[in-house]
Amino acid sequence: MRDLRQKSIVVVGAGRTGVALCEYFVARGARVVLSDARSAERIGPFPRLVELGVVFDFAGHTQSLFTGADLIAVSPGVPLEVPAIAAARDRGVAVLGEIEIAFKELCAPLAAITGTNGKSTTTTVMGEIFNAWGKRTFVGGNLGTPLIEALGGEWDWLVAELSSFQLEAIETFRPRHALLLNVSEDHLDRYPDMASYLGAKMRIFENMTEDDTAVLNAADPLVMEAAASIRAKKIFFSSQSLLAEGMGFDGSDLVWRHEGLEHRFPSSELRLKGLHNIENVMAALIPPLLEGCPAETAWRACCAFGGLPHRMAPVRQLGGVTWYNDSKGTNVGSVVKSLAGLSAPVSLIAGGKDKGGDYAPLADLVRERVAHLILIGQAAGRIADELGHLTHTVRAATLEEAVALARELTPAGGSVLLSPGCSSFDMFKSYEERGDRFSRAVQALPE
Ligand code: UMA
Ligand code: ADP
Repeated sequence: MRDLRQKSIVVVGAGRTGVALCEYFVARGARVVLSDARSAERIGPFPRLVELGVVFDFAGHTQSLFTGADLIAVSPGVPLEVPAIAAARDRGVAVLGEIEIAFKELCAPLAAITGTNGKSTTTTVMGEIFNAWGKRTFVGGNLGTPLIEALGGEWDWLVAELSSFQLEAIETFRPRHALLLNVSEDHLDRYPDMASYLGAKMRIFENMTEDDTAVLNAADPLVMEAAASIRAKKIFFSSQSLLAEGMGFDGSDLVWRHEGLEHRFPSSELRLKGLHNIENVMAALIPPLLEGCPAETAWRACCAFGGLPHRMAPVRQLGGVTWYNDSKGTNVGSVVKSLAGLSAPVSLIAGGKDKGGDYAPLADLVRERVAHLILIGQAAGRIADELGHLTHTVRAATLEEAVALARELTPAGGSVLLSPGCSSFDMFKSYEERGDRFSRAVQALPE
């Protein structure tokens, strides 16, 4: 355990990561301030942190506290451009993210997963594989449990989902395996352009060497363009073709070819549906297989997994209409995959907090499959401007009103899909709350 006695540390962001960071630093003897832009009334009390002697700096970030600190530890949701953080950095104060702080003390090998879509599913499937192999496996990161909470546990493997936000503030972070699943537009409300967003994601590879492996999607042009700069040994997967070396797909079997051996996994045995989930399973299999996990054990774990909630989850069959909750469809790329798995006529409920991306990649699918586009939230106007001319489009003031409209409009044989293509924070606390509210409203509809 590192000795941080007499060190003065500012933890920024009083969410789940910030609380875990405070506990970590207090346990190592540091003096800790927890700073948050929101007021104490809005964040709620922290009795445990009061007990630990943490000092609070709420309703803003007090610059003098930051510039006078030894270290600023940032939560992922806090941009590094916040003036107090920038001022501290200009004065030479170290600014590190939670995953970097955790990494310095991790005692087990790490497989880290990033990409625009499929991270949580891939992370969870890989965790299931390592566990099925008998390895004590921490599964967390952006998925929900901050990586720093792995410290103190007895682990054989760590499997962590990483967002671009988390990767912005690393220094020495170096996973044994790093996966880049795909790249499409997202988070353009935080990044000035796609190059900065991709640049943050690519940092996952920056400290890796030929002793580590980069698992890359050979069918994704942006991933392949970026791959040239990676020093780690590259292993590819593709859902579009067979590969001489790596994990390919022939339309029916996932085919793993490595060092002269071939192993086939029949996709019909998976409970997860859709080509995008085949990609997730392919990527999740590679690190455990490289580490020596028996193929049968790995595949049984993949086949047993039924999917995470809020991802294309069937909610109800009502009057010949199937209702799906895809609240985790928080960017345009994920809505494309979800719509692609349904046939017309679809009533699509979309909208939420706009992230500054382009809705045009949805145009063909909306024209072909979406009979009714029901828009909610802040982004409703922008989506209507870009896609409204392609199909019948209406607006709803609340999610419940959107559900009622979908009930009225959708004929038997059709489906209703909540796949917002936006984050939830304009109307809800999280995508989970949005998905739960949707499911409750659907369950409450009369027969
Ligand atoms: N805050 C400030 N100043 C600012 C901005 C924010 O003080 O300038 C404060 C907010 O007022 C709030 C706190 O920061 O009180 C929240 O910090 P946070 O957003 O980092 O929240 P955590 O609860 O610590 O959750 C974070 C991740 N959140 C984000 O990246 C936005 C969680 O991912 C992650 O599960 C968790 O750490 C554990 O690792 C969520 C997410 O939406 C699911 N991720 C994005 C995504 O998946 O698209 C990247
Ligand atoms: P993330 O953690 O990256 O948000 P999830 O596994 O939670 O990814 O999936 C979120 C949504 O993204 C799913 O509902 C689906 O619509 C879409 N999705 C999942 N996997 C992929 C993939 N490999 N490629 C593109 N879209 C995907």
